[in-house]
Amino acid sequence: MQLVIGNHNYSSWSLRAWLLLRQFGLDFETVRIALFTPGAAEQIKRYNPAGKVPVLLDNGLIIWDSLSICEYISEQHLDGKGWPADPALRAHARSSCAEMHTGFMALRHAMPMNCRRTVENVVISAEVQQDIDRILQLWSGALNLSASEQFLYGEFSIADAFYAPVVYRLTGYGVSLPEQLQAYCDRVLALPACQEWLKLAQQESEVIEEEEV
Ligand SMILES: N[C@@H](CCC(=O)N[C@@H](CS)C(=O)NCC(=O)O)C(=O)O
Repeated sequence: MQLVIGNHNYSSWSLRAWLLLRQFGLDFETVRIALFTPGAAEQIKRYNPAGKVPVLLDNGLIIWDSLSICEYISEQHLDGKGWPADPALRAHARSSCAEMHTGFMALRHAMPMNCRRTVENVVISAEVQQDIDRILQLWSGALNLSASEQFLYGEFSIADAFYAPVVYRLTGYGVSLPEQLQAYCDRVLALPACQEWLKLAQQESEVIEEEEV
């Protein structure tokens, strides 16, 4: 399998798919395209006519969009283990991912993922605070529903991969969190796969400070 991704530092959508593959120990090769550099758009279009990363190449198939990739990986390579086994938890997890996939625009815009940077004294607008509050409510709901002291739905799942970029955002922008949720973020950040992603982000030299990715 090949996973085409953007910059480790900035590409939140890429992180989702990469983290799922890495956390489950699947064998794959990464093709990194430095976003917003000359020729990047053309390079991406060689893999995906929609011009976006991530893209998964497997068995002659091209799968684009982080949610489709995670679903495909779970179905074809994890025997469904990308999602919680319990149907109620699975439905909750799918809803959480769909909400992340389509929402939280204020947070995304104001706090773009930048893994290697920490920002102090961030002024949080009412709209961003609303997104943060909803995410914290969703995380607490998942952890309480699954009685988990580990990941959102117990074992690591696609939902954790989907919210990992938010973990980097809340941490990097110094958002203070209730103890239970800070502990969740710490567990995600401590994953060897997340440590590896951060190291790769720190090794990158491209700087696209103003871009929202
Ligand atoms: N819905 C898509 C969104 C992917 C997306 O927006 N990717 C950004 C990078 S994180 C991208 O490829 N940007 C390059 C561009 O727009 O030229 C997904 O989930 O994969």
